Amino acid sequence: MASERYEPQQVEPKWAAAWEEQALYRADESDTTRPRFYALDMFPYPSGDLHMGHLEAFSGGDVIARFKRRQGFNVLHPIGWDAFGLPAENAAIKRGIHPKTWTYRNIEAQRATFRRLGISFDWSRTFNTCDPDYYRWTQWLFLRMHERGLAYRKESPVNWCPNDQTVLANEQVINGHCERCDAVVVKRQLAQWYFKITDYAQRLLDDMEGLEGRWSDKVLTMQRNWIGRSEGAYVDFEIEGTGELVRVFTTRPDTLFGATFFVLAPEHELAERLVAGTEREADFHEFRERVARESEIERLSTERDKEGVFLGAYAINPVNGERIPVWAADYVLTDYGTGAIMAVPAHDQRDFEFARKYGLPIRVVIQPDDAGAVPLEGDSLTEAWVGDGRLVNSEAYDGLPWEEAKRRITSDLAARGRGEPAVNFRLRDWLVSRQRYWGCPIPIVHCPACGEVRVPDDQLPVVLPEDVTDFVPKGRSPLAAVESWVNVECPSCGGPAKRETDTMDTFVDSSWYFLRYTGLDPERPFDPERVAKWMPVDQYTGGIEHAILHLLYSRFFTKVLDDMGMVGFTEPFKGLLNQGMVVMQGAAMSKSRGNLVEPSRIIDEHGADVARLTMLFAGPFEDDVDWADVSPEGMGRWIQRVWRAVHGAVDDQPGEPDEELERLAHRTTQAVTDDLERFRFNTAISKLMVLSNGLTDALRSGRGSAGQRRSAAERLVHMLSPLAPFLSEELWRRALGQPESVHVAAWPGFDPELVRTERVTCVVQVDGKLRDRVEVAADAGEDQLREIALDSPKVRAAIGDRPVARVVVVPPKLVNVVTRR
Ligand code: ANZ
Ligand code: ZN
Repeated sequence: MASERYEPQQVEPKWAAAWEEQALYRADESDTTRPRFYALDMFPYPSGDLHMGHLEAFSGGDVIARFKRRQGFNVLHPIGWDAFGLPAENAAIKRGIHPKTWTYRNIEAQRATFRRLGISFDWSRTFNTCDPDYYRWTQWLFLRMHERGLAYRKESPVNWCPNDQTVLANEQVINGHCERCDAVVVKRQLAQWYFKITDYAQRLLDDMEGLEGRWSDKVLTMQRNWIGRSEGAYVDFEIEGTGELVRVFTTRPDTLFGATFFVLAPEHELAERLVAGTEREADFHEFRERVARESEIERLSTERDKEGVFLGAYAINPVNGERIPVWAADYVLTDYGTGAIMAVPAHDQRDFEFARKYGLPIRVVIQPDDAGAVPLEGDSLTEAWVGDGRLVNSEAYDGLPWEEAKRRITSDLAARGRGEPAVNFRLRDWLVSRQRYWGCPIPIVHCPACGEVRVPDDQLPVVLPEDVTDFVPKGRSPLAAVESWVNVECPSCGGPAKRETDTMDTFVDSSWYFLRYTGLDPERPFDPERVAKWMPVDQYTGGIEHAILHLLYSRFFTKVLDDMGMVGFTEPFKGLLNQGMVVMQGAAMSKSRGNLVEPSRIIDEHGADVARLTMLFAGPFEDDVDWADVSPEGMGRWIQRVWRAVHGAVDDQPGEPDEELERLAHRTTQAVTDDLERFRFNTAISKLMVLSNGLTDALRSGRGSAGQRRSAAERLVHMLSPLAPFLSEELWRRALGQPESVHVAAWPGFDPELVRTERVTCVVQVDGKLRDRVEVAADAGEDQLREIALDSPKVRAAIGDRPVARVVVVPPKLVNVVTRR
């Protein structure tokens, strides 16, 4: 006997267990007939139980996986944990739990919640990046990078977080602050490990073309800006009286005649040499130290006052032999371009401000084209002219349009051996070493005799020692204190040597995990044949916060692996979908704010299906969700109505045949299929609400034959299944009496005859006067009709240039445009 109500707490655990027992969602490796589809969700970091962001992301990702399965694809939908990282250590320090214990405990909590949520994962291939079976291969990949010269160690000034006591990648410094703890980041001179991602800068840029349309423009733009390609020229200036040439990078070789001074980054080695032994030396050192404490953002900011010191030397401009003073200034960075610039104050705002402050000359060399305007003059300029124009004060080049002058000046310099065309990238090499415990050990041994020695493959993994108790950061890795682990025999000469004690940035772990899901190969990081079958990922779902780093690093790894012949493609993720954030009354959810809502509690109260539906119904998937605006209660009432409607439809009550019910069911099928194809989960749900209301009305008023009612109910359950897998399974099996799971049934099609919408004539008036007649769909909405009417050339002609005051729409037959006279 059917119960009166849907009881999630009884129904959901039952089906979760049944699906798992049948391994219903396991990808089928042996099947060669069905097309494959790899639906990937960004794997979670186990900082506790799942949070609302996870509920949103995984609910969406699961709809995609379930929908594709139903459409006949052999779907791979895996899950694992991104399980190394700082918070585990911080928890260890705060609560005295070992990072490993804390991490695995949280993984278990999240796993349990995933199961309750009914996410259709293939659990047979799960792993955690902190499992030795996984990080062994992270180390193996590091060694391959090292062999190819793509992993290297170098001493340089790095971003240092004084609070976390660790280095940060440029990417982890936000406006001069640590991404994690917000402390002001300082520079420190340290030997660190890097991946040579800059070798791939151009390819990372070029290959984005293939992602156009399947990744959002926003993410593509963020990636492009991060890579930051600039085209220009290198120009060599001679330091007067020394014969020494110093190279600058400029994007504006056309402005060379406007260079009135020359600037070195304070860290430039030439700066030190120029002042050595002169009366300026002390001042310069004092200045350099001050600058070292400023962040890159501060140094580059156009809002901030720039500072510099004259170095007492002159540079010779290669185009006209003019001598210009050499300065050191904070706004020139050491690690961009060549760390030296020619300053053109008339056409570069930072140079302009600097020149004004220190009384340096300003010479206009680009005159804007617009005739009649007063020509620009250096003395009266109020800001740099950065627009286009023609050259002036530039000898033989006068009168040339700037773009052409760029080319001509560059090639003339090149002909004289004083310059060449150049491309620069903002992208820096990826700093991968961290002075922390809970990470993947870098598989290198330092030997006094042999130097840097790779740990041989057959000695992997270099296992993270567990007998560490002190995780408090002291500026070096806690591993350095574990003498029994640090002291080893050199793999090359057998002499006493020491292990590298830094661990890898966790972004290394997540740069290849999607390959490992194709099969937990015991002998290799992944099986190239299996990778060839599943990869690239068809649809990747995750947070916009990973728009730059994680995606860029994964793309880089994929290209390196392609170069190594281990994969046969250059981009890992064909499609990318980013969910918005979940907030509470406009603010981020957090324990300290006391506005934390937890998925487990929503499931306790309303069941998993309601939790999923509420999240997906909250708005477009890519927009932010304010949990204060949603109503799990309302959603709970709707699924009870669905429950009654489906039961009612199979209750042998007599009814009159009704084609409208049939049309509605088919039209909804068409529209929901289209919505799911485009990840418009919220509108799919609202269309299912219309269908369930239509069915309820039909039952109430005795419309619809038994066949029509049953078919409408079946369609409703079918289409609900990717969104509300438990409710739909229960209805499918119990109410509709089907023998097999709805989750393996074929997705319903529709009859094109039944979805064809009727056309009617709509009359369009302007100020009450008939101006046009247009054919429209009988079910066209107000917005659509308004748009059609305003698009009509006849209507536009009648409106003329009078403003439209309002548009009165009476769907579907009449639109009246009222103008203001
Ligand atoms: C002369 C010039 C004249 C410049 C002009 C610009 C406008 P992007 O576009 O970001 O690549 N520059 C070069 N190296 C620098 C460094 N290490 N620190 C600070 N600034 C540096 O910027 C390239 C431009 O930024 C270069 O072109 C250089 O100034 C400056 F009307 O050279 B330009
Ligand atoms: Zn050795």
